[in-house]
Amino acid sequence: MNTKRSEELFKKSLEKIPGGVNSPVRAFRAVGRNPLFIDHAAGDRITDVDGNEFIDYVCSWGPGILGHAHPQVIRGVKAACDKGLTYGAPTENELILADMICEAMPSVEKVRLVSSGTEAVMSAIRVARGYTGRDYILKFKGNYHGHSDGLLVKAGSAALTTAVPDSSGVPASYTQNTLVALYNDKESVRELMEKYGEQVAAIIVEPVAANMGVVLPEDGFLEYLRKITEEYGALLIFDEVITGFRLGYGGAQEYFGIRPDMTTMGKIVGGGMPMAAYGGRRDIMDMVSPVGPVYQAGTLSGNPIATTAGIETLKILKAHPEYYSQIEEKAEKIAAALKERGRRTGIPVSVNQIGSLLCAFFTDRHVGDYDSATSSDLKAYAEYFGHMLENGVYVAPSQYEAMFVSAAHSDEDIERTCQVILEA
Ligand code: KE4
Repeated sequence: MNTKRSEELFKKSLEKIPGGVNSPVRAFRAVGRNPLFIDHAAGDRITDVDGNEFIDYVCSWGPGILGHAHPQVIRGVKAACDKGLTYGAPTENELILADMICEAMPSVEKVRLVSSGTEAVMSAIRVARGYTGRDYILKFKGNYHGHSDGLLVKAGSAALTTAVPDSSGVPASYTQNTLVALYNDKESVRELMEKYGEQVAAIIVEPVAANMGVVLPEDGFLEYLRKITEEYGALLIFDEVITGFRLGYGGAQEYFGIRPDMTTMGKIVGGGMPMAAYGGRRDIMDMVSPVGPVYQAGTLSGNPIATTAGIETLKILKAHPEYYSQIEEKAEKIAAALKERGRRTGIPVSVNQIGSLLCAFFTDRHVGDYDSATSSDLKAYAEYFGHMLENGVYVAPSQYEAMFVSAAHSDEDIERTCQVILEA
């Protein structure tokens, strides 16, 4: 595969941008290769600067549920640009999108738009602390909620890959109020809540973990979190930055039938533009400035272009509920091919899949928590990644991410993907 132009650009980028990338996971370090620089994308295809075209299962880490450059979204964004890019004043678009989010997720009675998932989670946690007057937050090892200081403790996603569980530059005092439990381990939650429960502002969880690879909540786990937070007067925050509008139009909270107190969203809600959101019960959200005493602000929050992309994306998803069963079926086909490959070669492959999210682990263990996820053979994953890439399929350049299937993935491309897997 000719990667001459990518290599040139990467070499130069290394001089001006840390690691040559604006987000660590893009550096391909976990798979021992240099990253490809992308020139354009449309539908389920992505094309690099050397003209190599791939079937894309990264989908920009989640936003691309409709595929790249959906005509209706692009038309809307282009028209919005002609009206100016940002006003720093309220617009009708923000109300339209707020209405759509609250209608999709009834637990969200009021919502604030921000510019990234990190900002959404950071803000939600501040509001939870302001509302409860408590300082502790409980999170789960291997769950990733963005890079705000207090949460970079045993973070998942790239932090997990770079084997630096605690980021340097974060004073110990910033993380002393962060408790870390084990995903799918009720006992670890109970122990911490018995000790700190009265001081815990919130438990924050990825209702489906997708930053240590994809790990599904065991039956009763989310219900347990809902119950124990109520027992101790703590809030339950669902971090739906990935699962929101992904597992269904109502996200994981609709899929599992759990009503959290607060929800964070990102990725799909912005339709591929820099936008995220946090929201929840009215009495909690009325803590936010200028109504309440918890400060949160943003120059480009609710930006007219980003809200247009989000609105058009949600309109299409709402109008096409059938997309969700279609992308689930496509993901199931890929999962089946991965398992079949394992059977034929005797190479241990453990596959987790839910809706259009899936992930292959190279381990013979069932992957149901952080320890089993990190028992995966990372060298085998890197080889799998290389084989897929060389054969025109672009999967996540890290074991600790997810594969995303979009409504634009054609049956032919799904078939092609399965063939490449079976030939691996
Ligand atoms: P951003 O700040 O990257 O928009 O969102 C942070 C975030 C919050 N919560 C969850 C559950 C997330 O998955 C993320 C970000 N996800 C990663 C991919 N696993 C973003 C990719 C990257 O870091 O480049």
